[in-house]
Amino acid sequence: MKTQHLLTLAAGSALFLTASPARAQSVLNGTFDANDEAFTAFPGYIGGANPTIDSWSSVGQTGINGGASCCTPFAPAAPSEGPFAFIQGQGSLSQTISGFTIGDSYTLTYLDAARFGDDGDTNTLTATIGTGSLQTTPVSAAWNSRTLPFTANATTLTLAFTTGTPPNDQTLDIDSISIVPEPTSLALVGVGLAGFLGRRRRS
Ligand SMILES: [Ca+2]
Repeated sequence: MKTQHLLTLAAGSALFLTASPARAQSVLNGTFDANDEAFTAFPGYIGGANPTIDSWSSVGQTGINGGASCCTPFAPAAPSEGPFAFIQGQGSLSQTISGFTIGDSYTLTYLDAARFGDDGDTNTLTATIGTGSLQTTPVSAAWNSRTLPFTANATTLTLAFTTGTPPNDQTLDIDSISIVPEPTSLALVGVGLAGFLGRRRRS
């Protein structure tokens, strides 16, 4: 096959792969903005005057802090941007997400922190989804940015944040959760081939 044809084929492949429809997976209420005004009762636990957390299943003592209508007793020292979720003691927050492509690579990003004043009493937070798992020990000084690459091993996956088994009521915070697909290796090959042939043609 002539170089010109290969170049056209490679460019066409790259264009096709780039233009493939966006996959439908997404984290719902990953910023907890949907609950900005709904949690009105101190200290922000689910129950009583407070509703459940939109789009998330919870186990244990969980809730929302930092919203417009309540309070931030479980916030870290550094201020947050709007509402965030917390898990006190042992518990979890989880969400079932559809639209993954089996074998594709994705990246989960989120923020975690610990309740200010709990220094010296630490707890772990484990994020799990697909083939990925990341255990952290959040600190209370500020929000920590976390990145968890994973491969989808099913079209529907459960994203879960689970705390350890602390002796007391250590409280961990979570916010700004999102998932983005990584470029497929095939697309990278196509782009690389186009670049190589382009250079060859010019030389
Ligand atoms: Ca937020």
